[in-house]
Amino acid sequence: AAAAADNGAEARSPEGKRYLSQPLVRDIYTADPSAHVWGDGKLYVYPSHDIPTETKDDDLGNQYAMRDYRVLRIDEPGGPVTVGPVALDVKDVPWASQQMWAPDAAYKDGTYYLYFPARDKTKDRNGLGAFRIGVATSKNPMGPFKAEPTAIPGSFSMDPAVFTDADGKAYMYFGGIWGGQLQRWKNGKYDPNGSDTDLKQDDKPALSGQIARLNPDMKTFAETPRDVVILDEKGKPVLGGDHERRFFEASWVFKRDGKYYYTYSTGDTHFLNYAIGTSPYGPFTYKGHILKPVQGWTTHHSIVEWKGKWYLFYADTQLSGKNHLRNVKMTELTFNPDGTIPTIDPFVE
Ligand code: FUB
Repeated sequence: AAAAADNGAEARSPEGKRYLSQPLVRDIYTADPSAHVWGDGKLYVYPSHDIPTETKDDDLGNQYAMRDYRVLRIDEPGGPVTVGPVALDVKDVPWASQQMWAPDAAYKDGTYYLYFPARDKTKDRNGLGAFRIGVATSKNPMGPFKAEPTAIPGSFSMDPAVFTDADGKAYMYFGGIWGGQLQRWKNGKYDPNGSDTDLKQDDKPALSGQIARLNPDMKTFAETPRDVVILDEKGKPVLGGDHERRFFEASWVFKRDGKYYYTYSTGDTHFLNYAIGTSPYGPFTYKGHILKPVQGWTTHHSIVEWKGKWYLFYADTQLSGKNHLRNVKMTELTFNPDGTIPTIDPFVE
């Protein structure tokens, strides 16, 4: 269970700051919240389910040792949060070995699709599998979900996020560097001996998140994944050394007023950023920070409109003070008249 010592709204960060918002759930640790409003008008959050481990923090993220998923449901803004039972366990995923990282979900024609990354059963020089992305289905948004026997063919790396456009076409955005292994796929094939961090080419265009349109079955890619390019204000790709702007992980896409917003985490500089484009494929022009660094190393989010307001779902380590034991939070997100987003500070005072 989460730390009992937490004192709610009076809680302060180690720096003595008050938190902008409070954990949605205190009974279990959760992170990487992917929020969706389905046809019943309720809001469902598909988070990672963090668990305690003795593993020390490292650049590969071995401390994020998650083994299953639980779905959260909120019936009304500000209302109580229902924590669902185990929705999918790694032991029921034939191809996966460990590390059920950040998931997402989609809905089509009466079926809910849970997309999730996990390491496969191969072993690299660190003795660890390659990340792949799987899919599991259910007739119930809370699960339980049944996994397909294999990972999605052609999938790699982690952090899937599925965006369905108004024309019904669905796209998966995915990928992440460092422990997410995107740097090991730079030639289109997995290099198990590739870098554990990035390409180490700071003056070259940064590694890009990936996009692939899904087939109507929602279980397979309709195309070879392509780069999601982020351009700077001069129209040049953001460079690998530009750690406050370059893509690290945690893609999330939404559409507002006909514009596509590509949002992502900068990892080691701990920002959530956004870039705007006119097509789901991009390119996307960098616009700014959505969220300043939270307490804890990772920052991974989602953005959704619910009953006329927009919300940012994110996570920090308020309850535990430990990077791998996170708690999801929710706060309102606003837009300026020109569509830009005022930066949110996760602390007040
Ligand atoms: O939660 C495990 C990993 O840490 C996620 O997949 C990343 O986005 C980061 O939050």
